[in-house]
Amino acid sequence: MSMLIKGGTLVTAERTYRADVLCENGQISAIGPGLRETGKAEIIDAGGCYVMPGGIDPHTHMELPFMGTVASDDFFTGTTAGLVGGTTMIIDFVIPNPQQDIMEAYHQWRGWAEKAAADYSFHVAITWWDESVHKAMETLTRDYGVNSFKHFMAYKGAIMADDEVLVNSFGRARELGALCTVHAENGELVFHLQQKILEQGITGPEGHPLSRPPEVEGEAANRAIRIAQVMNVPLYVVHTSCIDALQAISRARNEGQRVFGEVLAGHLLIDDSVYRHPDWDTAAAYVMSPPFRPKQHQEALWRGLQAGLLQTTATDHCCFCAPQKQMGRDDFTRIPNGTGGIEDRMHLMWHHGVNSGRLTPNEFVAVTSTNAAKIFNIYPRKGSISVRADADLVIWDPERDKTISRDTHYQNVDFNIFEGMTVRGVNAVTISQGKVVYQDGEVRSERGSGRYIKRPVYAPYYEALDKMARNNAPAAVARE
Ligand code: URQ
Ligand code: ZN
Ligand code: ZN
Repeated sequence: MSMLIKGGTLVTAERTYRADVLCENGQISAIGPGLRETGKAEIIDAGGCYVMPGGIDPHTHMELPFMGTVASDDFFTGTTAGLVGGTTMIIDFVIPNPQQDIMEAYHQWRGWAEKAAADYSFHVAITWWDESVHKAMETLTRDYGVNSFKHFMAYKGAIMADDEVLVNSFGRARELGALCTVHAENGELVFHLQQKILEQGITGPEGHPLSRPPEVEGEAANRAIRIAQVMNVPLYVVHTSCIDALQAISRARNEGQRVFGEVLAGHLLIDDSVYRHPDWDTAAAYVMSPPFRPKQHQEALWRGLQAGLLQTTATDHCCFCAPQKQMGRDDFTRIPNGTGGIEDRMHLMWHHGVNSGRLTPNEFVAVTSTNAAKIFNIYPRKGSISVRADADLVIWDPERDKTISRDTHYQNVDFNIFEGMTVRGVNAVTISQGKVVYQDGEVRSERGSGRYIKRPVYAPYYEALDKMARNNAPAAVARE
């Protein structure tokens, strides 16, 4: 099975140049001008288009059991929607219930993901602690290629990790050469504010953002960063949504601490006015955590992305249909938290990033694919256009327009948080493992064709962190 992509302009995180790309047996086998096909190769005409690495979404929750229901996109429908939108790999989450055996949960999620149509990997959430968790983390890194452990600092009474869990897990991750990631919201404060707001008689979706102000996220982000600093472990802050958390990340990075930041396409483009929509179902459809913020936070997040303070974009794709959201009809704390976006992220980041001038095409590739590949240690197999890399590519037509709508999207959800937004610049073709899986509206995804991708520990930045520790370099600038 070979494919020759001719006449395109390659855009990588590093540079832009004209070249052809030959793909054989699912990998890139040659890159250069005027390549000759071997006679039986499928020819893709990329004239007038860009050829870029397929998107990597480092934050999704396909068919997640959560808040008494299950997210509506499963691993097949969700990854198919991703392929339609130019995303060729996801990193999803194994989220054990407290006291649930970690390995049992891991194998449960692996079973669900066998239907995936695109390559996938898993962060594993540490939601509780005992000796068995300590041991499972080693098994996961050694035998299953897990190199990132997630910690929900929110969701008290469910999957919330308190400081004891954070310290134990961060310390174990350090021993294993793994990366720690956090959902940074102070779950105790959220719980307290939720009760207060309900006591005031506010039960609708407008109560959701009131219970999770930016200070709640800023405190948790800073606390996680400081714990990571003391434990000398790299940290990745997921869905950074506000100035408060961005400032905590910025301070740490300016002091030389190994902290990475992720931002969702939604938090870059949607503000908190959605929660005041007069239609309950519409306002509830936007309930996700951290909530969408007042306008000033969006611009700050874009500047953070431009400045390199935030390295990746994601979607936190975790869909719930209206009947599911209705579970919180009388109590906003019971509205399943989550929104979609895996099909729209790449288009939105190109239109609002590149067309607006905020990002160069190379920076677009970095924040939608390459940086995630580097942080999660699967570069250059993923996130690059290089010989022997997986042939996960998009043929990007910068002149093609699209209007985003639930009426036309492939996401298995009855709402689109980007409804009606128009974009210019979309993938005409998506190639996964060297095969065309989407072309000009025709979907050719194959159930079960996605592969589990192992991610080795000790990413290059980890060694740098170790050297700093050995040289006793201050993790923070010397204080006067
Ligand atoms: O918190 C998360 O990331 C998961 C449970 C999805 N839901 C959400 O509101 N972000
Ligand atoms: Zn989260
Ligand atoms: Zn999430």
